[in-house]
Amino acid sequence: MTPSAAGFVAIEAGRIAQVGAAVPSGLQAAHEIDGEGALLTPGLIDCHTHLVYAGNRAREFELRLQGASYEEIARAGGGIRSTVRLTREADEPSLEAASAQRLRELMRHGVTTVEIKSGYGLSLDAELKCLRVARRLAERHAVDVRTTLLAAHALPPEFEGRADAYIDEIAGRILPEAARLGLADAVDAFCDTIGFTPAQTRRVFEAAHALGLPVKLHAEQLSNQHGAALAAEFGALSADHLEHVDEAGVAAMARAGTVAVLLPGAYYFLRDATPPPIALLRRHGVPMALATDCNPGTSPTTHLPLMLNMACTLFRMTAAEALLGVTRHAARALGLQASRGTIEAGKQADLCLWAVDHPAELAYAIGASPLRRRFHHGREQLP
Ligand code: DI6
Ligand code: FE
Repeated sequence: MTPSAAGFVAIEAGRIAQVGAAVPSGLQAAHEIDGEGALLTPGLIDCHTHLVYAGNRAREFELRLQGASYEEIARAGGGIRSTVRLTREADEPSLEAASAQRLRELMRHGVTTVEIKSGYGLSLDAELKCLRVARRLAERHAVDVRTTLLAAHALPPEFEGRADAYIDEIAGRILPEAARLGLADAVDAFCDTIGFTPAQTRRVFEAAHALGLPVKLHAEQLSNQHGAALAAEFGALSADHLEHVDEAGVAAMARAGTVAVLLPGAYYFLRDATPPPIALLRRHGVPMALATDCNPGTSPTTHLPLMLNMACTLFRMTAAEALLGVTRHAARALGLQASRGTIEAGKQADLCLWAVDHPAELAYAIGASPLRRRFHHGREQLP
């Protein structure tokens, strides 16, 4: 990725009207902004977060430091379920306040579009509450939010031993209601040994498709359940995590145009030892996106630029691939490639200016925050 030395971007009514090397003589601008040599990129897109939750899991972190595994804690009723307890108890304003703080942190790191999943409610009321909070966050901040219903994140305690009945509840009640209220832009599931089986995931996907909603999947994070191939079969926007995906899964994703969303924060925090098969994804031409996976259990971070560094250091992605992962390919992972992710005429004027000389610096720095200016729909908006 070679940055152009100089250039201009003309913005009109929140959209990019023209892009070029030199400002054409006839162009009349009501307002001019000098980039002063800073690097201009598309606004960053965090295409996988679980931003809406209450509490934190620092205690569990300490247990893991003493040797307990993530799966053991989950099976003992901790893990996702402990966040579910707190999220159910939280009233809507306090849930919104806690989530807004994380959202503003993301924005301070250059994010202009964020995907937010439900998945810590796990009942009709609590899932709708989380999705309403996500929608309200969008109304109150200069950021675009895409919501994803992740009711199939974990088995709620009241359905213990009755996973299929919970899938009935999702397919028959939670999903249709979220769709009817316009609260879900997509549907996701956690297909793994501590999540749901491929057969249960398929039923969630069938219900989503019947309602015209696109799907995504937490696939192959802890084991290979062949979830990536299942996601591809349903034309999924993305399959996410993918540490344990095999070549058949990757090939199926390539055929379906499903984006691989890689989540180095979770890989790092769980001290995973199996990185996603980057070479295989490259060979099959599967677009790779990167996201924070912001969640209290496996990736408590809101630092999207740090994920670029981790993707390069831990997964051996190139700096250019990492930047594409939070712009062009992240847009595609949300089905937003027509309006976001690149600096092109016709796209939404979501842009960031960074105090760096070369794009590789964004991936090189560990935990820096070089964002200088941020534009959302053409308006300068620093949170
Ligand atoms: N995979 C993850 O990494 C998060 N959800 C999922 O399905 C973890 C969620 C949590 O531990 O709270
Ligand atoms: Fe996740």
